[in-house]
Amino acid sequence: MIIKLLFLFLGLIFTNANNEGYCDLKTKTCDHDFFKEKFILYDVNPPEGFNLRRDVYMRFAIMLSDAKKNKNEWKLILPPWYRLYHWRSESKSSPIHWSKFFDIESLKSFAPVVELHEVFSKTEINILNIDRLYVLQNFPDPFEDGEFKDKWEFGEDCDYDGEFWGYNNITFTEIVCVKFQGRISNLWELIALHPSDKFVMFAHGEIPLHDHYGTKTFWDCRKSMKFNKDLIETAKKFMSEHLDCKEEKCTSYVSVHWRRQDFARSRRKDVPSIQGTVKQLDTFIKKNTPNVVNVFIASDGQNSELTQLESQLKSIGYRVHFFVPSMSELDDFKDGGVAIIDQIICSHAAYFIGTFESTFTFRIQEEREILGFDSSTTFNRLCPDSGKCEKPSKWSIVN
Ligand SMILES: Nc1nc2c(ncn2[C@@H]2O[C@H](COP(=O)(O)OP(=O)(O)OP(=O)(O)O)[C@@H](O)[C@H]2O)c(=O)[nH]1
Ligand SMILES: [Mg+2]
Repeated sequence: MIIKLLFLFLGLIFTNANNEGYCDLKTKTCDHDFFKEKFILYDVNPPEGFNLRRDVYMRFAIMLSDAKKNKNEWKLILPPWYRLYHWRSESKSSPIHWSKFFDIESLKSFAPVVELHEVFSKTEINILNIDRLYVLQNFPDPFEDGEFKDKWEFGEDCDYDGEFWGYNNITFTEIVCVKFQGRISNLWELIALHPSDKFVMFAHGEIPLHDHYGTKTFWDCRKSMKFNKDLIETAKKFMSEHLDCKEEKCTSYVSVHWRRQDFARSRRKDVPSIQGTVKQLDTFIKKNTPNVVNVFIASDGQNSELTQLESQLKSIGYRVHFFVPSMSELDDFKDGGVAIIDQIICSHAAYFIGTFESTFTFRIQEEREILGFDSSTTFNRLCPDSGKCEKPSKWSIVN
């Protein structure tokens, strides 16, 4: 009798599973792990850049890694990279997998993550149906009663403003608007309301904040974000061929992140002119490392600005270097990969000078903390030509 019941129960699971599309009735095979697992997806405010998105990833990865310690079965689906505002050469491109930029095994060593295409391959006719799509919204007044408190409440009138990364085979059953502020782990309260949900998605994943910033767990997660090995190899080859360095911590060049575009237009109080940049770099190098003549410049600037900067630096005796990808490298690495190569080269320099409050600069500073550079070589910034020049905040590694 017990055995009969067990078969009946297994039969039910099997049929259910098939209804949800995780078993193949013809071959009578089920992916049992997949059947048990539950998945969280998130998306980020469309205009946000690559480097803030990397921090949003860390918030979710830490949330899931913490939960895994309590035998929680949820996995995090890595949201593909799709049509980022700054990635001009890829306007018509298809979604890019995380493996293009990161070492997935290393990410997996920290948190239970999975690429979206891995999940698709396990669902019936390649359709992914999200049980609940939570659209997170900011509270109109985050400091109600003069205090920033963790809170959430259901809202109304919201839409999903993303594109499911260009996939037309992602659907959802219900959309739920939620005003949210505070620590990301409070999202579990929402998830717990519907225990049978298997796929849950959060739009505006940038709204929840880190539970704890700068802790050992934060840095363990950050360290696990190793880059794809082809990008590392290309950066190292450039360092060896052009910058005379085969070490991890180079002494032969100084690097600069010269953020232009929207920064040069809308943050004039924080960024210098071309001439101002040349003057500051020269003063900095003469003071800190007078024997160095190689300057590596990472920038999103226009060619005309870069040529002017280059010729002015050359005229006072510096050798100026840019990583310029070949057509096939650009095609292979994409704008995102080329930006990472710039970041890797900046990370290994004897000294780094960044742009104030640029997340692209922050990620280089973190990388240098991981490499073990002295903080005086890392937390340097370009100042505006005139006016106040606040020191950059130092985020030191915790091992
Ligand atoms: N190749 C290259 N691309 C850059 C460089 N600086 C900026 N970019 C591009 O512009 C994007 C910058 O956007 P974010 O990643 O948001 O960083 P940010 O705009 O500096 O910082 P926010 O203040 O958070 O917006 C990068 O992702 C790159 O695509 C650079 O030095 N080299
Ligand atoms: Mg940005």
